[in-house]
Amino acid sequence: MRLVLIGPPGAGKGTQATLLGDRFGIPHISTGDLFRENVTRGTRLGQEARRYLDAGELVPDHVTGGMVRRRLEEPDARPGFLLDGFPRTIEQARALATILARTGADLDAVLELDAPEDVVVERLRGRGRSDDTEEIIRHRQRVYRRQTAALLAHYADIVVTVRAVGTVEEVADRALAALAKLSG
Ligand code: B4P
Repeated sequence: MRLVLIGPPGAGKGTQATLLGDRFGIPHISTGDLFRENVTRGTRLGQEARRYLDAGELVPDHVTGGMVRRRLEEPDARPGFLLDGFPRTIEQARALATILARTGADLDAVLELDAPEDVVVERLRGRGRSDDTEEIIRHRQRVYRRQTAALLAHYADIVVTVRAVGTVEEVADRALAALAKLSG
């Protein structure tokens, strides 16, 4: 199973990816988490990523693409993976296609978590990460609409949309049902 999770900040990508990764026995690869780990460890990549995270901007594609390629080359990702927060631009989608082409693998599905802005803003306000201030949250929503939403058309043939409103369990049930339908 090779899955990509797309949705606005706060739609619950990280939350659902953890559950789905466990369920399918595939690694959950979150670019947001990888950046934050690098920031905490003070690596060069972390130092470069930090100012983008703090501003709610996307980290440049060349930084992000290399990091994901290295992670996908690790042995645990060969049989399958769940990508959370990548790709976020058409350029990143092309980079992912190139990485997958090398192994002859294809994406099985792109799972879109769909939630209205007022719901996601409220969730993120309650979380309290350093990029969860009202101003940066609103900016991240704009960045999503401007740069990431276009991916839904790019992946139109394999997008499965799930309503991400309700409890974590309700959303997970919807996601599992949608993926089960897909695999027939
Ligand atoms: P991410 O780490 O991907 O964070 P996110 O989109 O804000 O959150 P997510 O949708 O995963 O929500 P979560 O499950 O945590 O990105 C952060 C930053 O990293 C970006 O702004 C960018 O700078 C950078 N970045 C990441 N990927 C990049 C890329 N590919 N290219 C360039 N830059 C990149 O849930 C949010 C909250 O809601 C949590 O508190 C959770 O407990 C709660 N919640 C979840 N589901 C809920 C539910 N059903 N009901 C109630 N609360 C719920």
